[in-house]
Amino acid sequence: MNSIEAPTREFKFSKKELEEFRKNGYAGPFTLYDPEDMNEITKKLRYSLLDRSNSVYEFNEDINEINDRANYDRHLDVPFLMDHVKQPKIVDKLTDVLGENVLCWRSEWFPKYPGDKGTDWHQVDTFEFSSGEPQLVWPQKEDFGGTITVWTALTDATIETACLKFMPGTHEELFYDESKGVDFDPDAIHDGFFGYDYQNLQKDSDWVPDESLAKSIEMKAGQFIIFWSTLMHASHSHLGKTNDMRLGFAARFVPDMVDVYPGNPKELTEFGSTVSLEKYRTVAVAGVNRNPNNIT
Ligand SMILES: O=C(O)CCC(=O)C(=O)O
Ligand SMILES: [Fe+2]
Repeated sequence: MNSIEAPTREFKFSKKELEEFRKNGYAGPFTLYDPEDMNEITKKLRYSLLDRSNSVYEFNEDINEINDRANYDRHLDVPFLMDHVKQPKIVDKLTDVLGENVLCWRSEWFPKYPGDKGTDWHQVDTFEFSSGEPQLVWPQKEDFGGTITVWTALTDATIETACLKFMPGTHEELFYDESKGVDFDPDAIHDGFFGYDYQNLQKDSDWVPDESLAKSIEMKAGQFIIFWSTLMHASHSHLGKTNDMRLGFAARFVPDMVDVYPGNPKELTEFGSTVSLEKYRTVAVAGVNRNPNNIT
């Protein structure tokens, strides 16, 4: 029998980092790219994103915002982004938490332009809030699962330029019910939640997130942070003291045994666009996909 060497997983979490991740729901920031290199890469990347000839979703002429649904999952056609989601510094840490078979199922852009409001506090478990159907189902219908997000700063992100903030330790209790559903409002795309009013999903409409628990995470271009989507997270507003946008690239990961887009629907509607999932696939960034329900 051929013996295939097990990956060395050189960049796993340290014991302390893993404990902190379990307790707080996030870990990092970790440095992946040199800041100057990252700034150069980001400039080039923004040009290459304009070429959608190989993207898995068609460009929607009506909504040409960079954060429209049609610009998701560019790791499937932009080689730098495909390499990025497979970076050992990221993947080795994911396998510590998700096991040896890990899928990247989505990537998204999070631009904040000068004057943009910060992202509202939210926790996401199934992503049902936006599409009306759960996009992720964990085996044994566990109470909740969510996804691990790796958010990479493609530009610097400071408190004045919309860095992320987290409420440590809130990843195991959901304060929102995504099945309530919420309507998309294109006029609110630069407001708190990219066209959705996330507060409408609060289980208790009188509940107010306790800002005093928030921890702001400033990041240099080229750093990434890892967090559970079920962790209370948000971002600061971009105060507009500089003309530079802040740009985050979020890649989302699950173990292969999670069903992605259960039932393999043909289309997905969210964030104001409908896209065909015909060319969509998950990417095994560690191990293999053993789940026949997932398309790889
Ligand atoms: O970048 C932001 O403002 C929000 C990011 C976020 O909510 C996410 O990556 O899930
Ligand atoms: Fe989020």
